[in-house]
Amino acid sequence: MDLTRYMIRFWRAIAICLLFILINSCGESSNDPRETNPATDDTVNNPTNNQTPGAVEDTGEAKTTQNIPVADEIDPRSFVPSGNWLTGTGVKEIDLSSGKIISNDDGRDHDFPACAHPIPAPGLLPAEGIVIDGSLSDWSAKSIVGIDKPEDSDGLAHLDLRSFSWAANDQSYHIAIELSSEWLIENEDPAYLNVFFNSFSLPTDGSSVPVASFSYGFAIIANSLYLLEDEQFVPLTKGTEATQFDYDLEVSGNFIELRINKKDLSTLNGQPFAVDIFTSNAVKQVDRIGPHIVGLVDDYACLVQTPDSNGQLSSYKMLVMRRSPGVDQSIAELSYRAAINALPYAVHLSKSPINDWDTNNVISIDNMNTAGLYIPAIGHFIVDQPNN
Ligand SMILES: [Ca+2]
Ligand SMILES: [Ca+2]
Repeated sequence: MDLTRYMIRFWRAIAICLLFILINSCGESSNDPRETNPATDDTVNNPTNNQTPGAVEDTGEAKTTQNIPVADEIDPRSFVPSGNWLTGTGVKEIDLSSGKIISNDDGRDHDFPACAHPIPAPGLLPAEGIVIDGSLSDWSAKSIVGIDKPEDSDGLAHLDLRSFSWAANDQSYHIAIELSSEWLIENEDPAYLNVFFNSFSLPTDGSSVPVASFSYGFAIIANSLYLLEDEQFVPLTKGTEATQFDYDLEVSGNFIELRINKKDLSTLNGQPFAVDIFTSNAVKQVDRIGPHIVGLVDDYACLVQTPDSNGQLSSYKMLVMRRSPGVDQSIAELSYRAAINALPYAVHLSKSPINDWDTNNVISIDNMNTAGLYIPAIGHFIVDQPNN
């Protein structure tokens, strides 16, 4: 991997992160992938965070792969960001509206440090031992597939998402949701906790892009489960008979647990899919957690610190690293690092905290007709062709 390819990856990363910002911080984004045209765009990465512990020194030797970080046991909900974020590693202080971003202006080569705060790939724990009873004490922190900031729900604390956990066994998928405040069973303003399943296809050659398709839309309203049919939420009859729906749901305070039998999600049909969690009321979508993906190779997640306007690393996001089986992890690691290191730059350059998405997927795939693609209800796809 030479510098030129690094820089290509850098600009792909900046581009996709900026797209990411524009989509998510400039008004309401679509919460329904049926309305989402996979806008073609870019991806990945960028230069160096000087504050990143564990940075790998690049002594100039051309690389084609990167070492894979060893994950730590960190609860992604309670991570505390710290330190200062330094610019000067290739990106100038600029005004985005000037239309110019100048890179590599300091005469140095650049490397992408490894994730400073890697955690195990979430959502892989089996569901054995989980009881749908409204208590989340039976869920490990390793089950947390999505985190979300508090107080980002227009003051509607009962719609303020905090975490999303996932576990599966042979029969069922299990979901746990934590909210900032008590889920309202009786409320004049309808409250919806939406659980949407969106399947997607991966290209098998270089002539197309991943395509997402809506599969199922569920909503928890009060303490019942509804299914979206013909643009209406209809209540589901619980049970194991052919005409019934096999699920369990318990709401207790600000915790919600849901189990859905896989047989009732039959149209997912072996394709990879994303589970998108968002809250809404009668008027609009209120809060969301980035989607969890099932059906790809899951490598690790990275807690990425982001700077505020003073350069203080005061916030963080979780990027979840995934790939298609056709890409070696050591190859995908280049794109993972690029995305990790792009994120603070994107926040810095845009002067935006990117409030809407605190969890996002970075997905390395082996075929696509463009460098990168962002699909809001799925994640960032980056093409990594092992033989190039
Ligand atoms: Ca439980
Ligand atoms: Ca939130």
